[in-house]
Amino acid sequence: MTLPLPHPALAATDPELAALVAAEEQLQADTLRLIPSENYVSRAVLEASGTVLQNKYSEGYPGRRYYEGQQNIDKVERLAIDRAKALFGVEHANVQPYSGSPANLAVYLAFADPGDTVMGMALPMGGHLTHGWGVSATGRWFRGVQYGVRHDTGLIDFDEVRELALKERPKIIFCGGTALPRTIDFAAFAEIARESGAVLVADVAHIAGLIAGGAHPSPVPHADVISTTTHKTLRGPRGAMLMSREEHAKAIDKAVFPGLQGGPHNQTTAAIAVALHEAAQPSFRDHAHAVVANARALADELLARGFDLVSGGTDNHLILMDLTPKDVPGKVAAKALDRAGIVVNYNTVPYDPRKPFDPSGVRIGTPSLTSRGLGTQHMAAVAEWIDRGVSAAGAGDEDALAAIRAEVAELMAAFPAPGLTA
Ligand code: DSN
Repeated sequence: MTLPLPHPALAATDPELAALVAAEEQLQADTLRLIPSENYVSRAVLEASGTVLQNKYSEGYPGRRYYEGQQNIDKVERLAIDRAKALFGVEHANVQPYSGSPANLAVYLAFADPGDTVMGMALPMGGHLTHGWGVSATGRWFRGVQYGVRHDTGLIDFDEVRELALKERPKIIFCGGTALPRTIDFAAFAEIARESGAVLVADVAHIAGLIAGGAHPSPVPHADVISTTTHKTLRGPRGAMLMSREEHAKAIDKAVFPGLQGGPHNQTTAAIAVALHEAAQPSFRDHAHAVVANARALADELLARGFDLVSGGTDNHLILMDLTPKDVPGKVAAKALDRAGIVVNYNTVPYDPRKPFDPSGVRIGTPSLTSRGLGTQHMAAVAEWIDRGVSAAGAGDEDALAAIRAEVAELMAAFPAPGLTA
């Protein structure tokens, strides 16, 4: 199968929308996608996402629904649950959260009351909005206290986290985030949570695929609850899961439904089941390790070109670059790289003197390029393009950006993307 992919019914009914889908398929095929929270899902995951399962209402849980006609849906959801339990080695899995933010909100509903103190990593330090950050409902309805990373190392200071937790006595402590290039020490967080009487939630959205593939330590048995999206390194559909020991199963299930959500999106549940099946294959272990090897190689190549990387490098799939020494703002660089066919996102860096909408950093990662089959031998070229792109951004050199775009497209053409091929 080659592009454009056939969507005959869509093309006949709504050619305008079909053309937009085709354009997006082409864009994803031609560009070097470095946003660390994105990926390419398989054709099988895409097909499961587009099934008649979406026609069905299924409020409740398998065997305990508020609607009839669940003969197949119950089996689909049980399959997803069983596969999640087996893959991550957990006693309980809820596969219904619509996405990561609703999943985390369900955790609040299960373990805290409005006004309670909760603790998480500050958003500009690499945390997530839903870990109690002020502009989020979680920071407005709960009292969020926030930890960060050390200015000198870019690493979490566990003495600071412990001190804060013992002083503030949060109901919930979140670990994990969206811009963390280093291994998360779940055991250290668990010890602090135990000492301070908090529920520890490991938000592993970014690294779930690495954990499944054995390329990052598992939060089991340290975390009380594991929250994850399913569409990042795990290479599933846009969705989420909450996992825990059996003792928390009831509280989590009640919080997701009826506490927060209505009917589960059954087509997504099916696609999650497929992704979990794929992630259980031996080849996924190789893939997860390749993601990390590529990120490490790319970090080394960037360091060799004078880039300043937060924490000095990476242990996982993600690299956070502080472009201050390059004298190019993150947003200017990100937009220029986009014109060069390299898709990244601008991002705050810890202690950023600039504003979040115009920060100093750019966040990149290797999940998508690894899914296309690029290896460590390609990372010098990727770093070189980034280097040339950032320089061209500073100089306003559109010809240089166009030249990079052509080179990127040529390499990408040799590595067909999953989901965009047969
Ligand atoms: N938006 C996600 C990310 O890009 O990391 C986090 O929610």
